[in-house]
Amino acid sequence: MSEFFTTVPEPIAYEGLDSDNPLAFRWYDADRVVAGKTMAEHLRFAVAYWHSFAWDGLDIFGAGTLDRPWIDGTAGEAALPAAKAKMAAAFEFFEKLGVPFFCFHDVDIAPTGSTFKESAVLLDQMVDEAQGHMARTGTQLLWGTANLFSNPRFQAGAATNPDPELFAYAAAQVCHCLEATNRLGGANYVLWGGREGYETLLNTDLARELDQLGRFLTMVVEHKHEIGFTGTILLEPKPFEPTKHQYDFDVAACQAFLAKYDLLGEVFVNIEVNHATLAGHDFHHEIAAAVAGGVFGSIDANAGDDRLGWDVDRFPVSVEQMTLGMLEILRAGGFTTGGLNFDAKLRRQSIERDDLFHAHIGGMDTMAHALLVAAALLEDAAIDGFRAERYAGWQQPLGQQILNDEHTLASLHDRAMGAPEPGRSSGRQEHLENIVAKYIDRVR
Ligand code: XUL
Ligand code: CO
Repeated sequence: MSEFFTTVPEPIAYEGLDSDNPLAFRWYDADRVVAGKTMAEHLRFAVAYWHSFAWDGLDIFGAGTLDRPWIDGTAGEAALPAAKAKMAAAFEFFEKLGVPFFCFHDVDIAPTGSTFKESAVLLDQMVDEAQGHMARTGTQLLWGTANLFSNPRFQAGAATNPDPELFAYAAAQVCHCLEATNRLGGANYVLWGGREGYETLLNTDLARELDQLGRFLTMVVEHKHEIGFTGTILLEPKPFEPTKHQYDFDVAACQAFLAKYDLLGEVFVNIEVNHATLAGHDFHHEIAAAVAGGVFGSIDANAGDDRLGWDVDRFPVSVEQMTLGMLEILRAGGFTTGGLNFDAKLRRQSIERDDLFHAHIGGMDTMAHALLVAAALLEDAAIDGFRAERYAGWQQPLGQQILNDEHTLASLHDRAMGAPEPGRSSGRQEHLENIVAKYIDRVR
């Protein structure tokens, strides 16, 4: 089998903080035990097939720039050799990087045919190919997903399309891709809305489209049980891009949607950092909202840009941002089926193949550093001690009586008539921020 990453002959190793080797981990030490689990078990890293192997740097202003010899422009059967080369490159990369998982869209791994049936057969062939690579390398599938947004047929959405023929096509595509994911032992199956939203109410029946989406997701859940898929179904929130109004705006919107269509406990969320930013939220807010709503599932790790208000999908670089995210994840008990998928892409001038290694090494080190800081903060109760103290009143008689339904609005009114003015205490935000900064500096 020919090698694609010849400038990176050896697997990436952990060399520690003193290393000057740019092709080594400084923080990510897969077997190091942190808070009862290895780093690999905590972080459950995955590489996104689409950004790293199926994208050549094309943007809306110009053609591809990246050195990706395995990408060819053909379709159908004729494109199978290129799809196989792309897959060989991908698994060589997963193995050398040492990630346990990958994620894919159906169209990332398989060429598209001229009919639904032809596409389905091509996908099945590439799933066979993937099974071979997975068995050989031990790389597992974090999640699969169907691309219901690139093909022009989905110009008006998939599940929320005004034409039931498109709903039916999308349902068939998800059926096939869910079964492919099941065959590959996927830990999850993701649905990102793509074009599930709208541009103008002049041509859109919002209430009808929401009901369509509810029915679609219900069918996915029914089929999951039908075929015995034991992974988790995940919905990925995003506020806009591609449509102006996306129905799955943020975690809160998804949670309310799942409650309305009786899908809580069946469908969870895949939270993407840059999508949180676009929704006007902090990443860790979205995680906390998901945990509170019982829908936390998995993470698409990436970063936005401070000044660009679109989905730039950079690799994570901020230890502070990721620490605050990891803190919420650890508080919730960590991932179950979920993990950290690098839904991130290179900048368009990072044209060499080994730039993929530098990007992922930086992202993995950032997350590993953040994990260590979050675990240390929790172990020392450096933040949570203060937080518990702040809510201590809820353990006292008044708090307990309120929580146990022993008070009414009127009884609290009677009480206030004879009670002194409540006291106030400092929220100590700056002090707490300083503690986080100190742990980021000190942790080793
Ligand atoms: C789009 C996005 C997708 C999903 C999978 O912004 O994040 O890559 O993660 O379809
Ligand atoms: Co994503």
